[in-house]
Amino acid sequence: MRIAIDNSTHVLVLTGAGISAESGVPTFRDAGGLWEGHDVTAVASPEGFEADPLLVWRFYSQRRAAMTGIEPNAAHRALVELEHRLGDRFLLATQNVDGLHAAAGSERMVEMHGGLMRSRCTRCDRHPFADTTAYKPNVAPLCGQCRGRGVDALLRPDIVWFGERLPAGVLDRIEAFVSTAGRRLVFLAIGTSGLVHPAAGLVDATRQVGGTSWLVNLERPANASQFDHVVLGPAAHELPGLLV
Ligand code: BJW
Repeated sequence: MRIAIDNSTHVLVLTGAGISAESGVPTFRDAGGLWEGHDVTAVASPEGFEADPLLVWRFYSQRRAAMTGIEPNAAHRALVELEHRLGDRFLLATQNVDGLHAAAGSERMVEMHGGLMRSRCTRCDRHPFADTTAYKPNVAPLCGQCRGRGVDALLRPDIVWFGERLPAGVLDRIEAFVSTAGRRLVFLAIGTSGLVHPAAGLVDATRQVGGTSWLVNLERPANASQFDHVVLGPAAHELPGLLV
């Protein structure tokens, strides 16, 4: 099976945790996933952070530390090649915060749920900044800029938690791409359980403009019937052949 791509095809790719699984990054909801043994609200909501910032920082510091030595895989690289072929007729919307698409060389990309290796202040409007620190278990880091003004303000990971808005401009860019593409749109979702909105709504948006949808996933997720084509298997194995 191959995805038909001609000179007018626009490809919107949505990636989830499954695309990074073969690089060694755990998914969220699979057995042995990141949330196993965690109350999701405690580690992935603003309320959880407010209640116990040390717990949340421990969770994200462990994930930062676990990224050491992790590299993009054949699926990340196949998307870079596709982007080189299509130019502005390509857009990658990733739910992942692991930075592996950028490490592989993807450029036409939006990060829907933030970035693991960035932090931001909970109080001031300082721009999110690169931060690879895995903080010690008893440390919730403070904003240096606020401290300079005599105020103690917590830093937080630059992650979009449940109930929070996506970063400014992200949905606008995706919606503009979909509406420009219209019937020429191919929507390709890879390694995502399709449970989290607004990402989960992109397959509907594709149908509404008359585009075609593909899903590449290890297992058949609950929303599989919404897609025109479903390919089951590991992304790093399946994707390169689909895009030749
Ligand atoms: C493989 C594989 C291999 C394994 N190859 N495949 C509409 C309806 C209902 C609810 C809502 C709605 N709109 C909004 C909501 C609320 C909420 C939501 O969606 N709730 C649902 C759970 C019901 N959404 C939000 O709150 C979002 N915000 C929002 O909409 O704001 C609106 C707003 C407006 C005005 C004011 C204020 C707000 C924000 C969502 C943020 C999600 N953040 C998280 C956690 C933080 C990131 C982090 O800690 O790293 O992002 S949730 C978590 O799930 C993470 C992921 O990006 C996301 C998706 O998970 P993903 O990637 O699909 O992973 P898994 O583990 O679920 O699945 C992996 C898949 O891969 C599996 O299927 C495997 O089989 C497969 N796989 N190995 C291929 N080798």
